[in-house]
Amino acid sequence: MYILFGGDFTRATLVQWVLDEGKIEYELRKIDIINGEHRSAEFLAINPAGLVPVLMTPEGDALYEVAALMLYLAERHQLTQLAPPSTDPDRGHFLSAIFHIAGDIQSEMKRFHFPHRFSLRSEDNAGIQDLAKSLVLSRLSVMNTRLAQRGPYVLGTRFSLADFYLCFWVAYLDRKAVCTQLASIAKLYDLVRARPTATPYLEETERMADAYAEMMKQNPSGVIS
Ligand SMILES: N[C@@H](CCC(=O)N[C@@H](CS)C(=O)NCC(=O)O)C(=O)O
Repeated sequence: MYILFGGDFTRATLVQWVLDEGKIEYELRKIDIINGEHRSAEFLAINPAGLVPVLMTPEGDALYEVAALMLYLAERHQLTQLAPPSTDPDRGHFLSAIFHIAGDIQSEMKRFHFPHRFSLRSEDNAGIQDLAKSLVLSRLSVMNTRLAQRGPYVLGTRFSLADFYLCFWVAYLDRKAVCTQLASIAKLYDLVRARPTATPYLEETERMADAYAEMMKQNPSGVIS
């Protein structure tokens, strides 16, 4: 059986959703990143980088990097409704979207959530967070144009895990701002959020995003060091 190391305030939600979509059996082991459990000796023995999620395969391999985990599960379990296989004509657009979200959107969200790690001066934190937000918004705006021309999903009329992946980060950035400014992303968000398997996950992500934003206000020098 798979073991997923994840928990509140983490992108492990994305992997959990794929596991549930595929009706794949797994055990969830919660890692409390707010209280630093990801830096415990026990967890560092599983992932020396001290980051979640980690997926332990039935063979005992510890895998990491959320985009890789989603693709790995979709391919291993032939979830072609979530990820077009290598011979599918949509495969190229699908990979472009996944790598773009992982490399250019998700990485910028690190600056949004942990601005204190990018400057030695705490007075810079708010500016770093604002800059990260505007960079993500500008990248989403490009996607918004593409969705307006060839939507409503990332792959046109076909849903894929790229849509859920994108919506997860929209929820964490500032879903109200994104949906007010970017009509086609708003439409995508509503479509994905209405999917029965996605609804509980996106609702929970919205609660987590709001709670984390509140924690950031209470701890301007950083929620997690
Ligand atoms: N590139 C990794 C990054 C993983 C990552 O940053 N995970 C966050 C939780 S969503 C984490 O473990 N944060 C703890 C920290 O940065 O101290 C991935 O996409 O899986």
